[in-house]
Amino acid sequence: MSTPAFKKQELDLEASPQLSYKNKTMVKKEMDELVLIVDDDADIKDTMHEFITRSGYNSITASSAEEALELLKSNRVNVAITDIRLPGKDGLQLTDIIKQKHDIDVIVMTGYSSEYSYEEAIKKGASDLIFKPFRFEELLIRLKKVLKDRQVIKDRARVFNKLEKLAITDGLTKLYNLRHFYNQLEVEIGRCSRYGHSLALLLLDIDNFKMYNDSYGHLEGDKVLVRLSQIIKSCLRTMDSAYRYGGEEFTVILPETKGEEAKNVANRIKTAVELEHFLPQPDKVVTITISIGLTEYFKNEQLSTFIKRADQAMYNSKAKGRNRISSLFVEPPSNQNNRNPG
Ligand code: GH3
Ligand code: MG
Ligand code: MG
Repeated sequence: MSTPAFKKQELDLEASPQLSYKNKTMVKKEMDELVLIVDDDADIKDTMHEFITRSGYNSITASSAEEALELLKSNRVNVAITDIRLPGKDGLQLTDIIKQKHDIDVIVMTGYSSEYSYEEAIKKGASDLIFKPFRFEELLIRLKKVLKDRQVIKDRARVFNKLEKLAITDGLTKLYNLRHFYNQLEVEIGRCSRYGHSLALLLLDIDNFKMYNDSYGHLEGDKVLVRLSQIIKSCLRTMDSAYRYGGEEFTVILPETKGEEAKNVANRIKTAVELEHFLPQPDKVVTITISIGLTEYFKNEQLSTFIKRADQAMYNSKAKGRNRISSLFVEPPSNQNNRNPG
């Protein structure tokens, strides 16, 4: 407030090479970044605004924490630079709120070096603390460092997310892979046990796929796997998930779903597959069919028992002539010997 933010004689906007408008490349490159300056001293605020804008960043200003928070509602700010001493909420309180609600880095400025410690500011989540009076070049260096660190963190997160996604995705079909299937099924079984929800599982296998490969080649077979995966996905509700279980086998986890409802989903998939036309050779239209096994989770049973039953149901479909849906449920304990093949 009353302490000078900087030695005004140190500020020579035209003299500094970074500030020159002649350096158009830099101005263009930095323009995506938006900096919010918060200071109740109009002189300081306006001079900083001019400096930061001339340095190639977009900048907006506020005279109080309250005004700053209002601006944050409608502006995608990357970095906030705030004085600590402000009327109303102070800069540390503002930092605290910003860090809780937004993905924004904060640099705090103070002229009261004995009153506020670096540690205090960092504890509130500030990325840096700068003591007044400072040279604008120093502020610019710190601002650039904060933005660079921010970029590094974002790049790392992006790579991490990509790797994480790759680790659970089947390369050919882009469905989730087997590893993710087991993890998700375990999660769903856990939810099922905790909340008493029902849980259904489908196992799907392409009929006579070896013959398709033998007749038209492996590459044409791959196209069928890709298209079939898209068809399966298109038949699911948002909470359902599809997986490539093995070569030409797929699974679908249907959370909070009872047998009858699962049958509807299975029917939708079966019909959509039957209606699809493949063109493995010019003028050669081929349709394919799938056999589906359906089952429901039985309280407290092992994950492997659950999967085996879906597998058994699918084999029942094969044994009965393929291109069909078979259900296999566990009867309640009183009738446990009496399984009910669908
Ligand atoms: P069924 O109706 O009994 O399931 O007969 P099927 O021929 O589909 O079953 P089988 O287990 O005899 O053969 C599976 C075939 O699936 C053989 C294999 O070439 C094919 N297959 C498995 N993975 C892939 C793949 O990634 N790409 C292609 N193109 N074919 C695959
Ligand atoms: Mg198979
Ligand atoms: Mg097959």
